[in-house]
Amino acid sequence: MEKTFVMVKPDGVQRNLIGDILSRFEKKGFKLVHAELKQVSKELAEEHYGEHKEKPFFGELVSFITSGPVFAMVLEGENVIATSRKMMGVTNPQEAAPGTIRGDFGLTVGKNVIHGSDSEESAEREIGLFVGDKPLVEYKKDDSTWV
Ligand code: 3AN
Repeated sequence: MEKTFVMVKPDGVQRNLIGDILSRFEKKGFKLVHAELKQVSKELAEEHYGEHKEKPFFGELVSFITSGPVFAMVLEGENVIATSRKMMGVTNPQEAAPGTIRGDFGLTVGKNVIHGSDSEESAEREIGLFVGDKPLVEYKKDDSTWV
């Protein structure tokens, strides 16, 4: 089954949004197979955002994501990568549609509340980076036949 990496960024953690955000994914029908409140190191941040190394906002990005704990999760479900991205809304919260996480909770592009993998390759890479050797939790959900 498809898996994706999602994290509530430091602004979302500080603003007490973990529960609201997780609740949306749970209600949608996605299965939580890993969750961790985690302080991101500078090394992990630079690796994670490696594709943005040349961008003018790279330094800001790294200092923001390391500024406080993040809530990192792995979600599993049918088409979870694209669907969870849709639920997050576009990168800039000012353009994100109401009803999306960024549309409802975010105000600026620098602090946009949540991150989610954008492809199968990045999901695999980011799960490797953030979860590493820790096994994902394998279990059967009682509601799996109802969604
Ligand atoms: P997304 O997180 O929607 O996949 P990316 O991968 O284009 O967006 O950007 C990664 C992160 O970089 C965004 N979540 C946002 O926090 C930050 N970012 C993107 N564009 C800008 C910008 N113009 N100024 C500051 N930060 C930005």
